[in-house]
Amino acid sequence: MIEETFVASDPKSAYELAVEKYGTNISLVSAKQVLYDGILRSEVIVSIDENEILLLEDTSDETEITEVASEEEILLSELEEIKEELFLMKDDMYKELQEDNPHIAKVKALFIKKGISAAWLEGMFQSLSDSKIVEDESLLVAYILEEIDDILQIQKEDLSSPKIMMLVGPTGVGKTTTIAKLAARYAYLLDRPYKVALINLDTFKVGAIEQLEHYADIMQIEHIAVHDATEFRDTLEHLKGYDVVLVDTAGMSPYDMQKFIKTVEFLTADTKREIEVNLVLSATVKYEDMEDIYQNFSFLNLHSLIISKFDETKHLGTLLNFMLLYHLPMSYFSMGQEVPDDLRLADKEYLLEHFIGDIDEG
Ligand SMILES: Nc1nc2c(ncn2[C@@H]2O[C@H](COP(=O)(O)OP(=O)(O)OP(=O)(O)O)[C@@H](O)[C@H]2O)c(=O)[nH]1
Ligand SMILES: [Mg+2]
Repeated sequence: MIEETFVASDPKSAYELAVEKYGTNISLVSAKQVLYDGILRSEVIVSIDENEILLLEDTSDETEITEVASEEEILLSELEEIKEELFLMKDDMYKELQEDNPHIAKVKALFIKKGISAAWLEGMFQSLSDSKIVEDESLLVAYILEEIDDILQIQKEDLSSPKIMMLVGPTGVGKTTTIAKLAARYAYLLDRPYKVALINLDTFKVGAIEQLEHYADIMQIEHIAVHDATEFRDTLEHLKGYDVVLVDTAGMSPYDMQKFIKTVEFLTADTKREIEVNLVLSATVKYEDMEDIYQNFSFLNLHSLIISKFDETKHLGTLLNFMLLYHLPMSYFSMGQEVPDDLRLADKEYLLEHFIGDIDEG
């Protein structure tokens, strides 16, 4: 085995560079963030079988490609910085124009206070410069809410064909509880009973196996704890006849690369069936943390977002702001600890109603 390092702006791109060079027959050794010329970059080390390398044509040329790709990336990020500076200059111009209008200034301040980013709002107001809307605060509020509504995306529940749903996310966000709620919903609460099985990949945490087992026993649902990628592939094969296989994972800090590597190994173990990866995000999380979580978890090719702990906050602006930026579709809302009751399909109206309530409180 030989090891090689790939560097890019995020772990996913660095891993993709490795796949581009050696194909998917590689193993992830480590992934971390490092400073290159003052810029924070993601460094991924992969190991490759020497025999695989012999099979690849003219590897020396490809080494160059990796290096060029890394340089290109640095150039691209410099270009991004220049673009950002230009954007900020343009922004300043509009800012002055907008600050002249007291209605815009007031509505902007209100939305910023509730967690919506100034840059996004300014973009929205720019397209309104010649419109009558800017003379009326309630019209302005309605306009912004409509724009938010347009951007939010919903992932519809679809059980028309068998599927595997994996829930990933930071520690303690409610993955296991949500798996139990989903299992109950699919097995007992819909138009017809679906055949559901649970797989637990969380063999790290003390009591994790028992926690899921407890729910599975109550619901009389098949439950299997799995320890490695081969066992995972075999278990999925064994569960072929099930309508829904729900996969629980260990909670990971977005910086815990060893657990990421383990999850990637599980995700790449089953080559035959698609695995929907759902990120569970708490509605109470801070924006900066949300950004880090998304940047790191997007490495796992996210299918949709489940928002948990809806009941623990009245302030949804930070969450909305995250959606405006990342456009990830939402599938379910978890709004309490009760299994199976405290779960509902993601709903834009519900989200916006709560947000408006928060705005009305000023
Ligand atoms: N208020 C509230 N509590 C919740 C919600 N979902 C889960 N919880 C609680 O949050 C705690 C953690 O829930 P778990 O389901 O174990 O979280 P997890 O993500 O599986 O945790 P790890 O496996 O340790 O990463 C428990 O006390 C749950 O009852 C929710 O929507 N609202
Ligand atoms: Mg758990």
